[in-house]
Amino acid sequence: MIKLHGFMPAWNLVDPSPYVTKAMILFKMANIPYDFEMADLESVSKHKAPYITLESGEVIQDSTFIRQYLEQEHGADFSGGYGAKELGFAFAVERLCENHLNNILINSRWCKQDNFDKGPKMFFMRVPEEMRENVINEVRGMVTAGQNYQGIGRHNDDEIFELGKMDVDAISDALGDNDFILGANPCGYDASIYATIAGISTTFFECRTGEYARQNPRLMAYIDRMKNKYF
Ligand SMILES: N[C@@H](CCC(=O)N[C@@H](CS)C(=O)NCC(=O)O)C(=O)O
Repeated sequence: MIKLHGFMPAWNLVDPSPYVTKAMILFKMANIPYDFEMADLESVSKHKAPYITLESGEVIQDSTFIRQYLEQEHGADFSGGYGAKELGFAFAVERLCENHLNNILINSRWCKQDNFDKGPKMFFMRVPEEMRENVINEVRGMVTAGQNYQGIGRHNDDEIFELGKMDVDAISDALGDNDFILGANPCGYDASIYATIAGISTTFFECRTGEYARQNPRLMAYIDRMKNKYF
C-alpha cells in the first residue's frame, strides 16, 4: 500500500498543511487506498511534506508530483471531464492559492506570536527542552527569511490584509455560482483550492484574511461541500 506522509489533524483541520490536505483529497478523488503516516522531514531530500513512499521504497515528494504520479502510474483522471482551457484556468487558481494565499496563511501562523504559541509551536514539543528555544528560533528565522524573500513579509499588516482580500475575492469570483471550481463536478485543482480556503479560514487562528473569507457565504458553502464529499 502507498504511504502518504503528512502531519496530523489539528486546528480544526484534517491536517495543518494545505499541501498534505490536497494530497489526501487527490487519493480520495482517485479512489486509491493509502496508509497515512507521520512525516519525517529529515528523512527526505526536500524536507517537506507531503511525500509518498511506494511499495518499492521509492519516494515521491511534492503534492503536485504526487498528483502527476497518480495520473501517470494509476490512471487517475483529475480532469472532472473539463477541457484544457477550463483546466488551465483552475490550475491558475490553484497556483494563486499555493504561491500567494498560502504565504499569507504561513505569515499569520508563524509570524503572529499568539498564533505561533498555540499553533506551530506544537511541532517542537518533541525537541529536548534544553534545545527547544534555539531550534524554534532557528526554524522561525528560516520561515521569516522565506517570507521576506517571497515578498509577503515586507508588507505591514494592513497591506497583507489588502492583498489577502484580493485573493479571497478572486477565488470567490472564479467559483461564481459553481459547486466546484469549474462547475458541477470537482476536478483535481479543487483539492488544493479547498485546502487553502479551509486552512486560512479556520477559526483556530486570528487572521484578518481568514475572517474575511469566513464572511463569504459562497466560499464557506464550497468548503462545506468539499469537506462533506471527501472527509
Ligand atoms: N510545494 C510543496 C509544498 C509543501 C510544503 O510547503 N510543506 C510544508 C508544510 S505546509 C512543509 O513541509 N514545511 C516544512 C519545512 O519547510 O521545513 C508541495 O506542494 O508539496
